[in-house]
Amino acid sequence: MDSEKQFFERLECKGVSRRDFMKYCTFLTATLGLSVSYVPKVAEVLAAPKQRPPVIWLHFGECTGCSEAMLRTMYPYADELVLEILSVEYHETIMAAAGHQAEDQLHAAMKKYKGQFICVVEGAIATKFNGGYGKVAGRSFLEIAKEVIPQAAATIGIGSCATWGNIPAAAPNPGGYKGVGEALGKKIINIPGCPPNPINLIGTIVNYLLLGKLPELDEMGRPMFAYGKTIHDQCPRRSHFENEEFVEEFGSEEAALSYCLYKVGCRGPETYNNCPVAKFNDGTSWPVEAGHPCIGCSEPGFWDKMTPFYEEF
Ligand code: FSX
Ligand code: SF4
Ligand code: F3S
Repeated sequence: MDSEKQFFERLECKGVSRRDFMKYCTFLTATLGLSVSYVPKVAEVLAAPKQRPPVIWLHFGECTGCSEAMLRTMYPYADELVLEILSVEYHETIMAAAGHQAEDQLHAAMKKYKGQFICVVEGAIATKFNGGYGKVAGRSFLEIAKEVIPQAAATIGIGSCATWGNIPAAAPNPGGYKGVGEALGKKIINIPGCPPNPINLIGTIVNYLLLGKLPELDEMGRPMFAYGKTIHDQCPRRSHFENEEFVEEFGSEEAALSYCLYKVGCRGPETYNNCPVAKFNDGTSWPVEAGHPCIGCSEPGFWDKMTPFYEEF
């Protein structure tokens, strides 16, 4: 109870009311596909978690946009998420330690939480030339992944690079970059998107804390609550698609009327993600709402398959 009280006091210091927080919990509960009766339980998981799962967060071949998106999530504030809901033991972007000290921290955490930690992986893994195209601290991504991942209770690949290889794996891919699951020949939980929506990682973790299990996954390892439908099937411009009302040029009258973006390259019909409902930056907007076609950033082979952008498929 005390920790819950302190949690709300800290939120209030940041200008977030209890009402705003409950609104977020309601949204998160709906995103997870749970009934409203779960809202108080979701609030409890965030405000006063009973257990804090240890997390080792690895960075491989990527741009760190996934961590950036995560750090810009409004609720729970990044520091709340990182320090209170999860026990983040290793994360190169946000940890204070560097060099040997950081390496020691990784190994100490692996030893202490063997078989219990969640491994979150951001970025793809170079597989050719003994993994020579990508290294941290003199060791290849492949070597690090082979050491850490088998010791984790569960592995979550965050972002299209970790899930499918994405930009690091784009043709001609001289380093033989692959997604984490493919590089290791292992099934992992995949949260794709370039970057992915932080709510989909938070939802996966809340599901785990709340129900004691990971959410239902599709055959590609993606949580169904987030990747069960196409962008096109949830798009507010869909009626314009059906009525054949298309934007043919950016800046046109049709664009101002929010017509369908299919003819300027929208890949919404081929892309599975929940952007139209989850939105980004604290629910402010998402690509199509901002007048930009979906470029299919969460689909396997996105960079090679979805280009050239801005052209009808
Ligand atoms: Fe990849 Fe994440 Fe795209 Fe970037 O780290 S999914 S390039 S947004 O940041 O991995
Ligand atoms: Fe489908 Fe894209 Fe048109 Fe929306 S804008 S209806 S996702 S093609
Ligand atoms: Fe990516 Fe399309 Fe969503 S480009 S962010 S999946 S709208």
